[in-house]
Amino acid sequence: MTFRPMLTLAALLMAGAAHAAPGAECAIDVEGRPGKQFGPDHIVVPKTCQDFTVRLIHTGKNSKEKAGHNWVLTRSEDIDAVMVDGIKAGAEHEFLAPGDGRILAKTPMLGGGETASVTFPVSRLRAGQSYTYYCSFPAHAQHMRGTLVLQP
Ligand SMILES: [Cu+2]
Repeated sequence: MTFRPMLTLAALLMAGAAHAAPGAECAIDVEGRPGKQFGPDHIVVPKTCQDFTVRLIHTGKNSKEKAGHNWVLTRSEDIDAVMVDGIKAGAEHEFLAPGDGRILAKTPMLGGGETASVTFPVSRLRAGQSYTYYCSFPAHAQHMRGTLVLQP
């Protein structure tokens, strides 16, 4: 009866191998947490990925009108100007200027308990360039940020 445990071990090893496959590394869950924080607040995108997917999970309880979270990616040097223009654009545009070409990827604005994903081509990223993601909700935009780089 050592047969079954061995099969179980093989299944576990195979599951581990599947998790390490390129497809599995090309996506990440990011939590938008109470206290205006992203978790994680730093992402390294594997250069072997063709596309990369961020799934944002709003772990709070407030509505999106009260304390919404989104995930918006720009080059780090663009972030403050994108933020200012976004706040001018107002709530009806989820605090992002329509057609802003500096925005590399974004999810919709979420309320508590909601989830949304965005997938973007990794060819949009350059090695050695610093990227910042942020939440464009006005009271969050300055502090609720994280950084992202392409794996060197
Ligand atoms: Cu937010």
